[in-house]
Amino acid sequence: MPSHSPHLSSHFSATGPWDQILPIPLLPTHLQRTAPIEGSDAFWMTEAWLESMRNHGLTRPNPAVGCVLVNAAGKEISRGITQPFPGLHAEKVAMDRVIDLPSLIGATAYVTLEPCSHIGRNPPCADLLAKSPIRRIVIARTDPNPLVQGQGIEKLRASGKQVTLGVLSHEVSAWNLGFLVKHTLKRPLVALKWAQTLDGQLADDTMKSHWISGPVSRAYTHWLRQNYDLILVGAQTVLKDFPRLDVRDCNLPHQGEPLPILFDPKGLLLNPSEEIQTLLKNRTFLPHRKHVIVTTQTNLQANPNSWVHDLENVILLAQPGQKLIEELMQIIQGPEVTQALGRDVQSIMIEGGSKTLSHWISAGYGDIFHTFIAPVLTGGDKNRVTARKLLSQASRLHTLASAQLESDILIEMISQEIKERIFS
Ligand code: AOF
Ligand code: ZN
Repeated sequence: MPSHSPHLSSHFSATGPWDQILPIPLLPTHLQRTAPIEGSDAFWMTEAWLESMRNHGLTRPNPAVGCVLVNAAGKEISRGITQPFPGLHAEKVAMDRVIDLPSLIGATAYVTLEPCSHIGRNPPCADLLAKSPIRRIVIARTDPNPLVQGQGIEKLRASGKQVTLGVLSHEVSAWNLGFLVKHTLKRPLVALKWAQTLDGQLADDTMKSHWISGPVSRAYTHWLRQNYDLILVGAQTVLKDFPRLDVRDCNLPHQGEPLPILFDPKGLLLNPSEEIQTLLKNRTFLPHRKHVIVTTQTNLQANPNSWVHDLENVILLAQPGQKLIEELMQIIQGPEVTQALGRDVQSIMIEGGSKTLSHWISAGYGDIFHTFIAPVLTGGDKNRVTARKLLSQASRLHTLASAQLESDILIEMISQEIKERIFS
């Protein structure tokens, strides 16, 4: 049976519309968005979603939801977004802004997530809408939080409201993927990101990777970072690139700086030369940011005076072995990382290098892939991502979005599990 892939419309990346992500001078004309027909459900849902993007990164672990109320004549009454954590929900904000209450008679509410049905920090949004004179509720997708899970929609229907579900659902699902995966699969979302040459190398055989992909691809990489709670890089990559691991070069707002996890099973970062230390301090370990270094007890004992002890970094101990990646998954959900982040981890992006990525893939992880392919051939073979599988055993991914970014091609793919559990 042919399987239906949830491919997003062509002006969308997996993490939002291109015109919201790239600064105008970097936005290729073919990625400029054409607005949906004015007044259509898609038009208003896009408005609700664009509204929700403004508080992206401020609401976690709560998803950033958008709500637009439209009167019976098709004119906007008010709009609202989820307030910074632990703030009000979008529907409540939109309702509180209604000045002319009779304008709600026969109105439509556009909400990017199923209105909640539970009494939490907020009273149930479904009740608020149910007892209003609003006639119709249009919802992008359901809320998998076990406290809600369809009950919001049931409440609305039981109160006589007309409910339309599924407008822009794939785009909104992709946007809220961390929240959705955490509640659906009870674990954080694992994203893998890399840029490679046409012949599959992440760096040439002398380890040089500057610059495989072009400036537009790199701007998108920075945007991606703000979508994830954590970004993980291997120590070898840190010592090769001295990455800043921050969000820059893409459009504002930059409200979701990820917590960097530096994965160092060999203890390479613990005792570098003075010169390397200076580079690390000036570029990677910037004083205003926390970092988590994951290394072993043995490495720490061998370097009791390591400079990293002075950096206020959180250091966790792991015993890398065969179950290395499973152990890392436990560590990122454990108390130290939760405390350093300030909340439960819903998502992590693995940024490289090729060995680190291959470890995760071989261990069976990879919910979403952001892969850039640049038109360059190195002919090398030392820096490849590999799952070490035969074609007959290999799992097939589904392309969610693709784009040409100058001369690079970006392909964003989701696993079969994510397709079935989140996008169906
Ligand atoms: C909505 N509208 O704007 C958002 C919702 O602890 P609480 O009361 O803030 O509830 C958090 C849960 O509510 C969250 O996990 C998710 O299921 C839902 N988020 N619901 O009706 C909103 N942000
Ligand atoms: Zn709510």
